[in-house]
Amino acid sequence: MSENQNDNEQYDSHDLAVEEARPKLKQPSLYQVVLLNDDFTPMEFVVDILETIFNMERTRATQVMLEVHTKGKGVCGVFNYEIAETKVAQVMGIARQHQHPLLCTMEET
Ligand code: TYC
Repeated sequence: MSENQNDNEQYDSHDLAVEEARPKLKQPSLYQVVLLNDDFTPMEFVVDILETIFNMERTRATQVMLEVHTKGKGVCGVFNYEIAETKVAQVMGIARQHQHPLLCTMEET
């Protein structure tokens, strides 16, 4: 290896690949987990879901349940895709176990 081989390499590069590619990073999308109203699921069951799956205090859980009951739907929380998907699956699973027709979906914000 000659003494100035590194210098030669720099000059011999012909300007190819002189800049490193910037990593393509973007903010992860966020998703609202939404509870839908129906005529059959007991109010108490919905409040329990909001407490256990969405970690709400009882007063907040009751407010959200009543909002769903009166307006047709309501937001339980905002999460990244994986967490939102898990929460939806948990709600639907528990509702199914109890044979309630409760529906829960996710919407990209
Ligand atoms: N509408 C239901 C009732 O009167 C209560 C209810 C609230 C159901 C919220 C679903 O997501 C819901 N028993």
